Amino acid sequence: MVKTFIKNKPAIAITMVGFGQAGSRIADEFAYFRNSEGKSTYNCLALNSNDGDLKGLKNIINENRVSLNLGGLGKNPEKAITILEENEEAREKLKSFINDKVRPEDDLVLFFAGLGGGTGTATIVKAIDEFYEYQNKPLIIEEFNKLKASVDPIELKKNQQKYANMAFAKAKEKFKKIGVVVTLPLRTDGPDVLRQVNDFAQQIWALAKNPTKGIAFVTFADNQHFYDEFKKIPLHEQNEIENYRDYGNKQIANIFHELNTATTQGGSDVVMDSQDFRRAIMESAGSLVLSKSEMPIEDVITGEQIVDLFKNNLKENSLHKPLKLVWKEDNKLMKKNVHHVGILSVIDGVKDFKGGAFLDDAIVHIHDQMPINGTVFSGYINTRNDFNVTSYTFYKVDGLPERLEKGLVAEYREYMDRNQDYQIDKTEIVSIAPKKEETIDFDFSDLFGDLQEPETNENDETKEEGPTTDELMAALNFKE
Ligand SMILES: Nc1nc2c(ncn2[C@@H]2O[C@H](COP(=O)(O)OP(=O)(O)OP(=O)(O)O)[C@@H](O)[C@H]2O)c(=O)[nH]1
Ligand SMILES: [Mg+2]
Repeated sequence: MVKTFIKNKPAIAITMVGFGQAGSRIADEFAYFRNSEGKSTYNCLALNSNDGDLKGLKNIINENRVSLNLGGLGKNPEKAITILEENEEAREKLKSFINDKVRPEDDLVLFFAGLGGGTGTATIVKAIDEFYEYQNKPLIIEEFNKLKASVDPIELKKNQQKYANMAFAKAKEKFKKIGVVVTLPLRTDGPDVLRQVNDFAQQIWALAKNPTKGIAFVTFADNQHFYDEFKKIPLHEQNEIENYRDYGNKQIANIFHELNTATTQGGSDVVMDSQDFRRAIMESAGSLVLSKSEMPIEDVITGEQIVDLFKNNLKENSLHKPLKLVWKEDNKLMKKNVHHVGILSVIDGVKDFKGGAFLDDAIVHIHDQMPINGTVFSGYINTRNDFNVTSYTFYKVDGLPERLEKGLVAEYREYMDRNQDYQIDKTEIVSIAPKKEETIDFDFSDLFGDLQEPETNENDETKEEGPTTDELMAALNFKE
């Protein structure tokens, strides 16, 4: 009756960290999963601003629940950031939460929050910075220091850029990666919340594109999408799920966990193994898009029907509305860069549909529809799957869900204009769609308080030693 593969060892060992109410409740869904020995599959943590909200969690163990003792932060992220910055004790607590409780042997750390809340939005952004300071920056410095010990100081100084980039490239191999999953609020949360969320979403997107932060992916899961989808489910099929929020939390946890465990199952000749899955998830950066379509195995007669499930996955995504991948603008064909793509079917029973020939057709279809730069990983497994065939599609793309591309406030305005018979003064509402071409701020100087300007005068004979670590850090330029 069940999906048995979800008790497999996961392909990627993960610490799940929830910030604020929404984030904690998503992490709590992951804490529900157990392996075949009954042990938690993941290391799950929850951080909130007060004890009360942590009490409602069901699965995260008490020692992994941390309260900042600040009361609520009033659904106002900007204010919450200020409160956090001014409160030394809360800052220290956040720091030690991130530094001490993330399991060192894990390959990935997933951060969750509901954008729009004070606590979750403010602490997730701070935590990304903290994580860099504690986990990844020391690795870069270590590599710089190794170079300084082995390369002639004059040569180092002459080619700072080159050596800075070399050190970074080496350190990057060892980075602990972060995945960020945040939810976007409902339209009806109103323009002020939407404006703040848009700003913070932009900040998170900029962090995700900064290679030093080690962010493997961001998923902007969308509560509006969850709300719309949940409304469509007939009452008798809603089971124990009470509202769109719980529905969304389960969607996020289930799809991620199912993929992470299906890929260690093995069995068929055409397998996407755990290494493939790890590459698809961990390499490069951008938005991670996840889709899942399912139908009863007894209704599936031909492989063509499984291909249709994959086709459906491109039309509908599980955690938000679809992204625009190709479009026309001023008579030019435009596209988003899609990196690796994964397609996987889990087939209940022993039907193997001509050795997985349906996968070849699905791959052709995917290449037709998507501008892919990376590799398409594909596979299927036969295992108990609740009497269903489930097809999963996932990919990373340098693009955002349409709600964010357009800008949440603009969307809100359009929605109101369409639905109500009055006009809003458009000039007062700021358009805050993320810029199409983001230039990344590579200047490291603000990360190092005692940074000196890198030496540029080639003829300066007075300085005999090579560049300092800080100078090398400042020379990093990823455009090279
Ligand atoms: N998907 C999902 N969204 C939620 C959940 N709980 C709250 N939200 C939404 O997430 C956003 C942030 O709300 P909270 O997580 O309650 O806020 P917070 O981070 O605790 O911050 P405070 O304002 O300090 O309470 C809002 O848009 C909520 O509607 C949840 O369990 N799942
Ligand atoms: Mg709260």
